[in-house]
Amino acid sequence: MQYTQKILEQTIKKNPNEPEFHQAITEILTTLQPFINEHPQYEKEKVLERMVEPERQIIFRVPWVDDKGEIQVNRGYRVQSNSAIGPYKGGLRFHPSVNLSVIKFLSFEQIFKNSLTGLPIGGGKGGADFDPKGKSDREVMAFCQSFINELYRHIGADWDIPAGDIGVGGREIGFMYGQYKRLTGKYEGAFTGKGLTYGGSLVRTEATGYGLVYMAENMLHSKGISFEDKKVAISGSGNVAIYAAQKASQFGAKVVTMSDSNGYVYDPDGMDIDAIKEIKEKRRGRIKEYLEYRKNAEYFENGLVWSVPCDIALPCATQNELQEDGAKLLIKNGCIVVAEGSNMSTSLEATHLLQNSGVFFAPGKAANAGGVAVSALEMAQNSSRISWSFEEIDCKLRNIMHEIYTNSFEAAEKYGMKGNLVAGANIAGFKKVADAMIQQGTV
Ligand code: NDP
Ligand code: 2IT
Repeated sequence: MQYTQKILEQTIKKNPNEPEFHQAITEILTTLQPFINEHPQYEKEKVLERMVEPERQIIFRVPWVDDKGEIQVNRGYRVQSNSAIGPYKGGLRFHPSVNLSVIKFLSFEQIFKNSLTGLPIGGGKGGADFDPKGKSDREVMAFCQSFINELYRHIGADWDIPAGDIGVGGREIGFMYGQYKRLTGKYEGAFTGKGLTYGGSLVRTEATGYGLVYMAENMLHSKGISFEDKKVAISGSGNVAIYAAQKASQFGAKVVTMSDSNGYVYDPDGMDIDAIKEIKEKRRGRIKEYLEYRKNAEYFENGLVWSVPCDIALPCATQNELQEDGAKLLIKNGCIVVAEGSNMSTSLEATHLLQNSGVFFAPGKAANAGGVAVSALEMAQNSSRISWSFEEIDCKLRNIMHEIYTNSFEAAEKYGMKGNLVAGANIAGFKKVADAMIQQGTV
C-alpha cells in the first residue's frame, strides 16, 4: 500500500468520529502522493505520522454567568498542530457547532496555509461551542474572560498567537486581549486582529476578503480575463464575505448575492456593501433586513445561494457549504472560477466535480491565506513597535497572494497535475514544514 494511503487509513482508525478531520487529511494526503514518491526521505523520517498528530490538544471548561445570573458552561479548545516553522498561529471560532473534529481539521489546514504565506508561522486553531448570537456585550465579555482564564497559560507572542474566526471579531479579541494582559502583566502581541488603538494592524480587518479577491484575480488573469463586469456570488455576510464583496466591487464586478445561516438575498443591481456593513457590523442583524435598503432585492429563506447564476463563486461562510448540488448549479450556469474564502467550503465530491468540469478552483488554504498573512505582518509590527501604512500592507498582501498562486500553480504543474491548485497548494505548503521538521530532529 502506498505510504500516504497507509497513513490516511491509520489516522482515520485512530481518530474515530472526527469527520471534518478525516475530510481534511484525505484531501491533503491523496494529493501529496506524487511528490512523496519522488522524495522517499519523508517516509523514512515518518513525517506524515508526525504531522497528523497535533503537538498538543488542550480541552477545557469555560464557566461564566449570564444576564439572568445563571451559570453557563461551555467547552474550550486549542489544538497546537505544528511549530516547525514558527509559533502556533490560527484563529478562534465561537460557534455551537465547534467540537474537537472541527478544531483539528482547521488546525491541520492551518499548518499548510501558514507555510504557503512564506512567513514564519506554525499551525494552530481553537475555539468554543459558545454561541455569541443574541448575547449581550456583558455576556460575551464574561465568556471571553473566562475562556482566557484558562487559555492564557498556553499562549504568548512567541509561542501561540490566536486571532479571529467565525463568531470572533474585534469585540471578542479586545475582551480576550484585556484579560490576557491582566493575568500575565505583559503588553505583547499575543493576539492578532487587535484594535488599532492597542497594537492592531491596518488591513487586518479587510485582509482575508481582499486576499481572496486577489487570488481570484490571479486565476482570472491566467485565462486572460478580469473582474470587470463579472457577476460574483458570495455566501456568508461576515468578515470575509463583506471585504471580498467590497474588493470585487472595487474591481468592477457586480456582487449579486450574499447570505447568512437563515437565507440569501439576491440584488440584481449589485449588493450595497455599506448596507451589509450597517446590518452585520453595527446592528448584528440578519441578512433579510437588507430588503429595507434596496427595493429590487429579493430574500430567499433556506434557499441555495449557488442557484444564483454567476461567473465567480466565493464561498465565505463555513465548511462543506458547497456540496454536489451547488457545484452542479454553478457548472450549469457557466461559472468560471470558485475560490474558497471559508476553510474547506467544498466537499471532496463537489471539488472533484468542479475540477473535472473545467471550473478553476482554489482551496481555502491558498485562497483565504491573506488573513493570517496580515496577522503575521501585525506580529512583525508589534515586535518592532512600528506601524506600516494601509497602502504598504495592502501591497504586501497582494504580492503574497500572487506568490501563493504562482507557487501552487507551479508545484501542481511540476508533479503532473497542471491547473490543480488543491494539489499544488498542498505540495508547496507541505515541503517547507516537512524539511524543517527533518532538520530539527525527531520533533
Ligand atoms: P463571521 O463570523 O464574521 O461570519 C460568518 C458568516 O458565515 C456569517 O454570515 C454566518 O451566518 C455564516 N455561517 C457561519 N456558520 C454557518 C453555518 N453553519 N451555516 C450557514 N452559515 C454559516 O466569520 P468569518 O467571516 O471570519 O469566517 C468565515 C469563514 O472564513 C470561516 O470558514 C473561517 O474559518 C474562514 N476564514 C476566516 C478568516 C478571518 O480572518 N476571519 C481567515 C481565513 C478563513 P450567521 O450569522 O447566520 O451565523
Ligand atoms: O482561518 C484562518 O486563517 C483564520 N481564521 C485567521 C488566522 C489568523 O491567525 O489570523
